[in-house]
Amino acid sequence: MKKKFYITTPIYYPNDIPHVGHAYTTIVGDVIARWHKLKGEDVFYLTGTDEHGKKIETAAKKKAKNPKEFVDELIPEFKNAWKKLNIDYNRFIRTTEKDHKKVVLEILQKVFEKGDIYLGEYEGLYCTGCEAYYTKRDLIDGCCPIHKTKAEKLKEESYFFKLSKYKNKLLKLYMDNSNFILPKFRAKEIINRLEDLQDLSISRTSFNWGIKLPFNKKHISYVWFDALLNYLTGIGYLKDDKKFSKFWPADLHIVAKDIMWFHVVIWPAMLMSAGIKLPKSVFVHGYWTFNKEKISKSRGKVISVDELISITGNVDSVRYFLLRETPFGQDGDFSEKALIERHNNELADKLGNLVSRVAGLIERFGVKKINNKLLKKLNLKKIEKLFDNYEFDKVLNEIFAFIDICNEYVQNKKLWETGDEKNLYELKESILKIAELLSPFIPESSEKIIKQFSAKKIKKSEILFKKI
Ligand code: ME8
Repeated sequence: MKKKFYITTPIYYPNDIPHVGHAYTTIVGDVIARWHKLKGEDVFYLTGTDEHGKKIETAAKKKAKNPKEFVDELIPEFKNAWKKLNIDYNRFIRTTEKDHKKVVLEILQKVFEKGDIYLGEYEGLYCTGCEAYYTKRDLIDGCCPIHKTKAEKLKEESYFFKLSKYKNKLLKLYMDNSNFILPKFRAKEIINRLEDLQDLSISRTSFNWGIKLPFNKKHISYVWFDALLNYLTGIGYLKDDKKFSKFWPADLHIVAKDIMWFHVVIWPAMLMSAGIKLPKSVFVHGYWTFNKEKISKSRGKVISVDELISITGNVDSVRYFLLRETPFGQDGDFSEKALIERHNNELADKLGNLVSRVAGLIERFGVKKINNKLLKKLNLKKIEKLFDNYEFDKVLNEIFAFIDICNEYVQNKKLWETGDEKNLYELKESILKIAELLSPFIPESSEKIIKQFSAKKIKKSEILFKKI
């Protein structure tokens, strides 16, 4: 039987169009999904949108629309953006879908019956941008550390999830399974914060847009309790047992550091309470800035996916840049200049140049099969290991070091003079391997290269990466 791999992105709030931060997570997910497909695994890649809650309700009100109408208009923006970026997902889940509502109701009821939900009163400082309460300590001058807006004082009757009950089980989870939180350095911060773990308010009465609690219809489910369950709905929980039992537990949830807490504390505790197996890993990546400024609608600069692609006019440059520029897990800075530099110096001058030179030479001289000594210089084992460790920048470095070796081979052997068909055969096979390894990162260009170099008559073709 084929090995399976279930990978997810966060489901984004459709309160505005997606930007480079959302694009980044979704591209990384796609790269990992494609890598596992390349290894012959049965992959399920889930992405989507988080459509309930006060944040969406407020955004809709501002546009004088009802929330469903408002999100319906934004969903095509997400789907088109992912299409343009060549994201090959298996499902785009929306939390307003019927099958998801059913899952949320069932889990709420289950956790309630288990005695893990009780009625209480909540008074706290709430940030609508985060859809989360803050303690005074977390706020900076009374403002949310992420959105910099004043936190509102809210007091409401609320149901609570007995999160604190799971403290020791969570600690044990991190101890027993050192891959649960990746990169590993992130775990320490969580363990510290677990010290004074409080129960979690999971219902609201102050607004309407959301799923009503099955045991008290006056209360709306907290948007995070609803949203996290998308990972179950996405692969057919309560709907398609065969699919669900095949793909669950998730192999990898990818999130950024802003929502780590929800995924490594609240989410596993919810699953423990519901008696459902836990995901294997949550990978927490860093945050991108744009020209060193925070990416934010209200404060800094936001760059859309269309703008992103238009800088070089090439989707693959964007995908390549985002994975090459910063180690996965660290913060990164996006700038047009840095993107153009990598596009010109690496994709055009190294990869593009190799492909076009060798194709031209083969067109002139042809190839003759021999034992490939050149290809042996590619360290496949190392690349696989780096890939499985999520060190994508190093994977690309390794592949590009081999591209350099191939370019030098053409140069040193003076192939334009010798026309050595055996050397050209070595190069042809090497280029095919390079294209295969690069295909998760730059699928469109890789496909072109593979098509060109597996043809019966190899010919020079149009330039892959036009220099800017
Ligand atoms: O948090 N750098 O949705 P969201 C890197 N609906 N990644 C970024 C980024 C940046 N500057 N900005 C956003 C939510 N992201 C919830 C999730 S999941 C059950 C519910 C990416 O629209 C990154 O993946 O605010 C981050 O975690 C996510 O978008 C937050 O998206």
